[in-house]
Amino acid sequence: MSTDYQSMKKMKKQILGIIPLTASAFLSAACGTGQQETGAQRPFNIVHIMTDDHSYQTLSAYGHALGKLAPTPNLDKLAAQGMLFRQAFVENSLSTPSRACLMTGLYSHQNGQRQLGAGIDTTRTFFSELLQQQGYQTAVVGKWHMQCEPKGFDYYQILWDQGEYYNPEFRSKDTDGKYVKREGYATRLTTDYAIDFLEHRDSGKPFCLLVHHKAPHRNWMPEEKYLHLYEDVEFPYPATLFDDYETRCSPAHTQEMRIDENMTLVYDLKLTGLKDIPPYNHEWYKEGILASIDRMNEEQRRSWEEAYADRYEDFLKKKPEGKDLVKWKYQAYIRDYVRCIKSIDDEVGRLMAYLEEHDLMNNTVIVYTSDQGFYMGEHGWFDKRFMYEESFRTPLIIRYPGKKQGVENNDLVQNIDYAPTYLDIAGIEKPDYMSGCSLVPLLDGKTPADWRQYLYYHYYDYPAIHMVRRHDGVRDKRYKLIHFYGDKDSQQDFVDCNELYDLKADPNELNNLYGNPAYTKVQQRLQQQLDTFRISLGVDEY
Ligand code: SGN
Ligand code: CA
Repeated sequence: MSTDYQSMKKMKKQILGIIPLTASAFLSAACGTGQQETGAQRPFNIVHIMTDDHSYQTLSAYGHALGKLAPTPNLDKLAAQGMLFRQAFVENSLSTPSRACLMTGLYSHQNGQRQLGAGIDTTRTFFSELLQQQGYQTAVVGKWHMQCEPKGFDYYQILWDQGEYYNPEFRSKDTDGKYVKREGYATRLTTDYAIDFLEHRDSGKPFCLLVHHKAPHRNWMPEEKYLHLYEDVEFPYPATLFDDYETRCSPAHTQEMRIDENMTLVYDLKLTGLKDIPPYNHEWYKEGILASIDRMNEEQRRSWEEAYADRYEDFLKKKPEGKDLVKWKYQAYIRDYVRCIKSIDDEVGRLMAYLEEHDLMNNTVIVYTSDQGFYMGEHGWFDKRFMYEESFRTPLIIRYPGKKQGVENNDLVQNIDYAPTYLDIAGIEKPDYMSGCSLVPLLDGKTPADWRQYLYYHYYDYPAIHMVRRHDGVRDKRYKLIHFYGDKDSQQDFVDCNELYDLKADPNELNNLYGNPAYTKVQQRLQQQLDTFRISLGVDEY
């Protein structure tokens, strides 16, 4: 199945010679031609709400079984007043890369933020800078995460690194470069700061506010008031919980993001009673949960310990093993995760209520999304990173006054599209170098005939936690081609393997069709598109 690395490189060079013209034509056509007309109502305010690791499976407007049992009424209301995107994707399913795509409108290899740590090319313009120059007041609250200063913001209150759930530290323009601990729960505090910015802004100017929640990031610590929510709900198991990865390339087998082996009972599922008992006493993880509990005030800690004592007792009573243990862990995981989502939904509702009370709903565009999707036990996993649907996709709702309401969209859109969209809303021309496309033309329900037909994806963060191998790939509305690659000079790290999926026939991506003669034409077409992306975008590793 795997092709020889050297001959592949040669082939790339040959393609390079014949493709450039086709490639640029392909790219320039990809955005569609419809630019918004300058309307009397301009300028619009922008509120971009982005959570961290929110799966579309747990946003009830998407109709998934989990969302039905743990509904998100405020997000559903937003969807009912706007457009719900069913085919919204990220370019690189990880936090800082996704945030860099948002700020620059560029792919990871163009903005420099390929992996989780350092990387962002700070010489790149952030869309916030352009809005600021246009007279917008700009703010970001919550998780910033990138290792650069928030460029182009009049106001910020940012969490330290990933941020804490309880009593987290924030830094603002007034804290002299220091992070200051604030009492309360991160989701609420982030909304408080969003409202603080709105309260103190100059109401004579338009604004752009980014509300970046930490929740529902690992290790899924719910707010006090929801520690017992869904206690008696039995969540349905995904069909692929016990996937054996047959037909897939080695990376699906060798990842370290499995509920059975990699989700820890002490850190992830809060059974601190097991903390000194091997094999549960994983040093780093144990310290992590103890430190989080240590930060709590007495009242918070009492509620917390009382809630998880019940779970501990249940574990000791059942002493689950094998598949039963996986199912037990799954239930505990999903409960904590959707509890965090419940607070998100409440706080989105609180922010909407503020906008309504202050008569801002008619001139504010509200976007809800996540920095990527997440596995809710599909393939036996938590976390993200892979180009498989659950982490490649992300929830996306756009409520744009005067545009379509309560409708769904199935066009291929990606997180590099936010920056061009926000510039478009502000009436600023998109700089030529930006790779993303404005979504504004889609919001009228009239997709331009030449809207993009293919998406490019690229994940780079290996070796790193969860050990997902590097890969890039292409997806159209029905098929997906993925290429996993690794260091050709290292026996241990070498990988060169392809996967092809027919998402219509196989939505769970269990049946790798690469090399299947019945799909030769599809495979060739997707390979050609992938080569076109790599060359026209100047991708330098694959
Ligand atoms: C932490 C998590 C990982 C997660 C990364 C990236 N471990 O390292 O599970 O994949 O963040 O997440 S934890 O023990 O610290 O919780 S991301 O959302 O920032 O990309
Ligand atoms: Ca994330």
